Amino acid sequence: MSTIESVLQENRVFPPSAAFAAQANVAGMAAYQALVAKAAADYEGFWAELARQHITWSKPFSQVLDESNAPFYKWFADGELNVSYNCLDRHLPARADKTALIFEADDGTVSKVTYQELYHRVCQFANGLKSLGVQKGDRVIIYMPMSVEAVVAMQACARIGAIHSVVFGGFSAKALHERIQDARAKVVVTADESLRGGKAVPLKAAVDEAMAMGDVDNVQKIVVYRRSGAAVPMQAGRDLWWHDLVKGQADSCEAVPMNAEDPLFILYTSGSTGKPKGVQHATGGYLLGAILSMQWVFDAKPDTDVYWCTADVGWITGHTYVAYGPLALGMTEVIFEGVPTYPSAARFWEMIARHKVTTFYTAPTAIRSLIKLGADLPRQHDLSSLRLLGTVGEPINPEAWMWYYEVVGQSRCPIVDTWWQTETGSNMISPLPGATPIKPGTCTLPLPGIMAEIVDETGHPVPQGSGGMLVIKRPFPSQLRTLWGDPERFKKTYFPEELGGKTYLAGDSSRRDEDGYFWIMGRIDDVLNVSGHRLGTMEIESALVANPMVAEAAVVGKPHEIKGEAVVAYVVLKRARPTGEEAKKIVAELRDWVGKEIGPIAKPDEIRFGDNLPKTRSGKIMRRLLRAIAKGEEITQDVSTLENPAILEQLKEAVA
Ligand code: 6R9
Repeated sequence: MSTIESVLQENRVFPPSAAFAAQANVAGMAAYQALVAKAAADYEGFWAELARQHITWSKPFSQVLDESNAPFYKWFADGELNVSYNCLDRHLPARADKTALIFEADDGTVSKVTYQELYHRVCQFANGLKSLGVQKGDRVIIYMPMSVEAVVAMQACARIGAIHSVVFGGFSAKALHERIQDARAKVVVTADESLRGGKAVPLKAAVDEAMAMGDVDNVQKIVVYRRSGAAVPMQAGRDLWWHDLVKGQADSCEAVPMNAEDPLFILYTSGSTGKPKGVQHATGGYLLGAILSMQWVFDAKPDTDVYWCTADVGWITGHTYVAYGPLALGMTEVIFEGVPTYPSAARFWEMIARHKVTTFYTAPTAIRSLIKLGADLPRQHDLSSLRLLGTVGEPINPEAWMWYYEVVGQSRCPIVDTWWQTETGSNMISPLPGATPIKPGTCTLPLPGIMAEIVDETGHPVPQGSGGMLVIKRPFPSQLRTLWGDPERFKKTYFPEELGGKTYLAGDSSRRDEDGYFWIMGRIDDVLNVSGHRLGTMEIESALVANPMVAEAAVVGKPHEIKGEAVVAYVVLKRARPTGEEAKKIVAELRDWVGKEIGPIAKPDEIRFGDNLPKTRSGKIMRRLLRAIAKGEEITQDVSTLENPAILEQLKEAVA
């Protein structure tokens, strides 16, 4: 790849306050630099020391990194541990009565679970799974609402060495079927329905539909948690109720010692075409990544923090920063069943005030939609408990960042913009909040020990300021081990021969600024080449969103005879969707605006208005669909993961 011209200009810098730095786990840039230097001086020693310090091993490891079968790397391969033991048992001596989970249901009902209670519930469910014949290495599909039970099911699998594969409750029966088949799961754990925004989502019905699609003889039992109480058909011999399964089960259960390299879970990546990719994570390295990022990035203070990550357990963020990381640290965390806009767009702010949340982690798309629905609402709630904010999932445009910083964080809370992926298991590039001066729109610097770089297509580092492919040069503990059942695809996708076969290719493009900060420019396939100039779609989007009329924007490329690629922008305005003359006028204004913000080459050739943008249920804009629409292609892609299919028709209309 040749250079990507980055045109985003952002000069604001916010160093950590003295007060924050004084109490931080990593205080000041010198402390960060010291960790970085330690990793550089003795890479294996660095990780080994942290793994010994933060994980309770049932059998200590003597080997650290094994590169003999690259890129199938192994970490701590002769060590043994159990993740559930590390999340529960080890806290009981000191924290049995501490609240582990604060669960807030869709309708506002709040319930709390202590570490002691969570331990018992996990053990009972683990014993229940064993009674169904689930053994170490068996796969269990978890298709559940956000609930205490979802976390219990995941922890129970970890406890007995079963490999869970959580499928997001918003996925269709077809997507579920594919995953049940690919994982060859023995048991499916689900609920009658989930409740989101006052609406019931029929989960058990989707499982039944998936089972009816056939060729799933591997599934022996379906466990159903009663959430809504809706009548659901139960197939004799196959289906059983959660409460019946756990009734009478012993409330202790051995945490099976697992090899550090034994798989902990498989998580299928969303949104890609073709066969789903089952990202497989290992027990020891994954846990280490979760713990260290809680310490470093989220500045975890288990005795005083109330941590809230809004992600669903169906996504990697909900694995690492809901089901495992906070519990491994012995923290109190909030789990939320519902949606940010129900009963009103103040729900997040009400909940932060109600539970005195200190650490809040959400996605830019949620932030942008909440700005649109009530930019002033946070000011009407007591958010004084907050001390740290985080974002994840996509680049955050500086305007949304500033609002998050000033209105939600009251200019007091650092923002950790965390870059990472399903495949990396835990945060890779992010500010450390007591050390790194932050700038709106950049995920800043790699975590200690993460050898992130930007290279061209031959694998050579690009000059500072130029764009290129984001890679990680050395193996790190929390990275995926393989793709379930497809090691060849794993090698080809993540460790391509062109880069020497040992460098992890993230699939994102990025540049570094004069401070070495990483600016993620989007997926490699989101890079536009307009008249020989390479532009990140993100930059044009950011420029559009900076216009006071615009609520949200997505930019894609479309083949163009002369320029190579033309820029097509999909725009959601803060006002109603314009038509006719008004639309034409706004198009002209926005083109001029982008011309001024970035330069004439970035002016969208076409602007299309919608009431919304097509998004996956995890909130990612589906750019591949937008590209197809821009080209006027028939939509043949799977739209089963799309939250709002109706808006596709609107977006087919270009303003004349
Ligand atoms: C954790 C998660 C991974 C892709 C990744 C990148 C984008 C995630 C980001 C970000 C810019 C950030 N991404 N965090 N882009 N800044 N802070 O989201 O995993 O669902 O696998 O998505 O998301 O493009 O490659 P996943």
